Amino acid sequence: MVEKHERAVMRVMAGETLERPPIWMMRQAGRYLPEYKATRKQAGGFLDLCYNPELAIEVTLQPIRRFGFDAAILFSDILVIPDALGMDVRFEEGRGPILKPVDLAHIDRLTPEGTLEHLAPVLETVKGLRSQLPSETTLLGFCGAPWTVATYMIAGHGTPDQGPARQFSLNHPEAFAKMMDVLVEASAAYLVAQLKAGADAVQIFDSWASVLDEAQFQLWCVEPVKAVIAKVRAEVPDAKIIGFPKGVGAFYADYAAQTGIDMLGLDWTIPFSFAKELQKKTPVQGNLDPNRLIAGGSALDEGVDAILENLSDGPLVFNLGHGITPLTEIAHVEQMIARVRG
Ligand code: 1CP
Repeated sequence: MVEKHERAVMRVMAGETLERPPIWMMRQAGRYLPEYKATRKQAGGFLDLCYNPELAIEVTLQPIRRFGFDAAILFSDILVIPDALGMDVRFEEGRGPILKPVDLAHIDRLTPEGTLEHLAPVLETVKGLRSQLPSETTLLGFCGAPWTVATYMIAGHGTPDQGPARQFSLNHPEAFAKMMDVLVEASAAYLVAQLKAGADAVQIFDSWASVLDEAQFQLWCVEPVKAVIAKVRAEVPDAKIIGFPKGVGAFYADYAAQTGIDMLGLDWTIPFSFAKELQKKTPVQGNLDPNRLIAGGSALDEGVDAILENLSDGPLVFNLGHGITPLTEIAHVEQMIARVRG
């Protein structure tokens, strides 16, 4: 029986350098797997799958059974928070998420009350997962960072540059701040509940932090994430937290220094020289370009080798620099894992 602190990903988060880095993949459950597609069909809608503990446990375990990853990530979505806040959230096949955008009157009414009651099935999934996973597998919970979740609440769908949320935050800073406060409260309560239900650690996904200028980055990425982490640690003092502010380049250093995260998720666009500097202070996770995984062959091998050569002398969890896409061949995932494990 492996105890929580002995699990490989947890050891790296505590600062250890392992002989071979542990490995998992962002979005490791999903449409590149035939078994996922079958379960998804059985569930009905995407949110029905997120709120069905039996099926959510099944899709979380699928990539662990198939590939033996060192961590399992709870199957859910960052947009269950707006759903819990009473927004109308739908997922349309081939179009992604669709929400009814918030307006000023709606923001006035927003409250974090009732979030955990709405998300009770997800917490049940976490509980069930810890008892069904191999004892050596780290169980990760997650949430979206307040800024990234807010971008979908304002625009109502994914956009290329989050123009609507950037405009809104500049035109209506007070209303936007109120909305961010609600997201901070709801997200912190949700992460605390996941940790208490059996998650070993949690990851905060800030997929859209890269569109903010320096002042807005501090205000809407660093401060809210720092507030979430402080609230989580007030309830769970030893909480282990991974921060992934995708694509933020030089801002990664400020983010790591200020937020209180235990491990930094890196995307593939930063130079290794900079990644190594960051790794001297904070364990890192990443950062293979998901397109190398699609390409396979030597493009994949070279990408894996570059990460191992540059970052495996320090605390490293091998991962992609963003989620795996549905186009990826399963054989390429196997090739990547074999190369990382040596
Ligand atoms: O039809 C389907 O099956 C929907 C595809 C899908 C899946 C498998 C969506 C819709 N979400 C998910 C699961 C999911 N989402 C997980 C599960 C665990 C795992 O990693 O295996 C996680 C961690 C997320 C997180 C998530 N959702 C993020 C942050 C990470 C990232 O990829 O940037 C974001 C931005 C979302 C929103 C979202 N949900 C789904 C889609 C297609 C999107 C992106 C929409 C867009 O910007 O256009």
